[in-house]
Amino acid sequence: MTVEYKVHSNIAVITLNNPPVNGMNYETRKQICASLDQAANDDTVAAVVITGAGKAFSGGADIKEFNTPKMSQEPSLHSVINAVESFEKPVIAAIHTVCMGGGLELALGCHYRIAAPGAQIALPEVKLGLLPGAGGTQRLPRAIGVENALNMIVSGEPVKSEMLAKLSDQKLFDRIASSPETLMEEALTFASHVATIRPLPLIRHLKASHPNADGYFAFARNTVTAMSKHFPAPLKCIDCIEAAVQKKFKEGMDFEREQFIALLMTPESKALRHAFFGERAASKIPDVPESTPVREVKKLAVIGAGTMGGGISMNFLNAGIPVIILETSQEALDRGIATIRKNYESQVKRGKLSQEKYEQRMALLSSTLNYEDLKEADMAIEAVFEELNVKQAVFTKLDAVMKPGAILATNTSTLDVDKIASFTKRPQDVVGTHFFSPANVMKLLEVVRGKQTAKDVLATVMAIAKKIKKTAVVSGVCDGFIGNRMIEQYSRQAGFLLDEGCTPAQVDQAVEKFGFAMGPFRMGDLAGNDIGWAIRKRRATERANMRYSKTADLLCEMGRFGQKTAAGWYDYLPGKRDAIPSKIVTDMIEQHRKNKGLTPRKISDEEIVDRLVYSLVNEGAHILQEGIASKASDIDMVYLTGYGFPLWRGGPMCYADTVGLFNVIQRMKKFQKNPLDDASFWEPAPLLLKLADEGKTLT
Ligand code: T1G
Repeated sequence: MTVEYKVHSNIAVITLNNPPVNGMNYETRKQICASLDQAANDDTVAAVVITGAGKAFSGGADIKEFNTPKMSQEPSLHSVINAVESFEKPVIAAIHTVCMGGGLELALGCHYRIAAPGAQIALPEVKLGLLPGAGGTQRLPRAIGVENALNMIVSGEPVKSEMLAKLSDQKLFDRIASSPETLMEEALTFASHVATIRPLPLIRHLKASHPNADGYFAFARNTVTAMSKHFPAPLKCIDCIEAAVQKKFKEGMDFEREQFIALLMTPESKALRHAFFGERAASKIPDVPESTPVREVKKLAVIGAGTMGGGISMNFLNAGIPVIILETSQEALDRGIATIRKNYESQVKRGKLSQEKYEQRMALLSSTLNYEDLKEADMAIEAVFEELNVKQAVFTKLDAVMKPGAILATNTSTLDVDKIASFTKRPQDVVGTHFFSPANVMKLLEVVRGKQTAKDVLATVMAIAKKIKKTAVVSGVCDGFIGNRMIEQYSRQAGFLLDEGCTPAQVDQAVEKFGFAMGPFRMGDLAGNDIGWAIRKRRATERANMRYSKTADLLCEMGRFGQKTAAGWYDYLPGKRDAIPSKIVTDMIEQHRKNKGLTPRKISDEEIVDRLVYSLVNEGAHILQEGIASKASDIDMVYLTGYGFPLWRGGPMCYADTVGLFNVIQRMKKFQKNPLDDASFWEPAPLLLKLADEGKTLT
């Protein structure tokens, strides 16, 4: 049972109880209607109160049912709301907390609404690439006014119940209870008070109007157009709200329904819903139960006060966790702390952080040159130079001083976490926490699970990631973990495209038009081309048979490391970041082609995008197959939150499913025929072939 029915003297109380958020799935919808029938047929019942149990009144329709027959299986959400609205006895919604999407639409169909203060009220469908599809765009403007409704629906952001109740001539809330604890009692009293009042007030009978509708909606469309470049939903929300003003209620409802169904089928909405669930699924580790006890982390030690160490420290200071930062020299310490201070000061200047919070955070930061001072810390994160012998020195010392049960984490981006764990006597307490630069900004955190990493260490790190507002994705130990292992193949393809006739700008522009925040060459100039160069040199032996374009090495041999040397794949004016195509680079590439006897050809943007994106897909499929990533959505979350992959395409694996795995493989087979490409590169991963053969998908 996901709905409880109980009569309190002459008031029937229907309680939604479908954990975790009272999503209105088919079973719940059916039971709400059954409870209404029960109340209708009970003459002792004078009124009905609908409320929710647990952490929500209702989080809305059950998104998991979308694009399945269950979603519109009768009683649909529309039918439930119509049944409430046409009920012959007063129905009162008693809202104690989260009331969103279809949950709010259900409440809007009730005759009265009473909410506890602090309840989060929202129509967040736009964040899923949808719009409120059960009357929200028609009733909310009637309840709180066109402009207030449009702001809520187009932003999808929650508003506190007491704020909405303060709106002039609002008809959304008839009462705000004195507290969540007294809400039910007050709702029962209110229900008795209105039990005999007729006619029953219906929001649909109110008028949605605006003194300058045409002008306002034109303004709204202009405002929204910029933010919704790749997302059709925001403009459709405006169309529906305008329909609430221009059309009769029923026609407005029909219009809303059409627009909702159209959005439901868009790849953008599928991508956003994929990301919604992917974000939540990433925190679940198949063989680590959610009930796994976590270790308490009340104090963090950070080893290394460089760019990464400073950024990592800020994440924890922001979450109110004290940090002690260790360096090898006072000068390095001072420099690192000064950088943290400067970052906070610029946030204060931009009004993003209050002076008080800045001071609170800095007060949580201490520093030392002495490992002995770390012994009270519950966790240490090492962020020192990316050389194994340096890591070995650090972890040997940490192992000697850190208290038993302390977690020892490494921020390495390429080294073997198992090897690092072997430098300690407590490999079970060692884990990788790979932050992405700038560490205090980028949401992605790759949690690298060593062979011996204890389950409670993983559970602890995942819980901490949530606390410091990171999207944590668990990766197994391999070269480059998930993100960098895939980006290496992507970068190889980018180099082959230069050999075959592209310029860096053409490749970058093609993928940026596809939606990447930054193409591979601009990204290299930003991160530093010398990083990849060092990795390639370190791997020269083990990767002797892996073909690369020489251009990246030639570039670095010219000292063109990117923005930090004001010259990389592009030229840069001093102190500026604008990438200017460079004749020196073009000449180098042309000379390189001549030396290799390569005749450049015209390459289409489509080929550029397919070769770069499918290189990610293919390597991602290998990663999935090897168990380095446990689910395709984890790989997508890595690329959506750490590599600027366009959100409206859902990530490389989601995008491959949208294109169709059969079609992806056909393209890869075509690339295999390119004599200048690396045929083995385009050998489809067995998992891709298997899924395509079975007509299945990656996500
Ligand atoms: N449907 C299905 N599952 C949902 C869900 C939903 N609407 N909302 C949350 N969940 C799951 C979520 O996947 C997670 O699952 C668990 O609940 C806890 O979520 C017709 C079409 C409500 C503010 O967009 O914003 O109504 O990982 O970790 O931090 O117009 O969930 O435990 O297996 O986020 O306390 C519109 C989406 C739907 C609200 C609670 N509603 N949800 O936050 O928990 S479309 C939304 C949220 C609709 C109608 C339209 C948040 C929350 P698992 P959580 P939380």
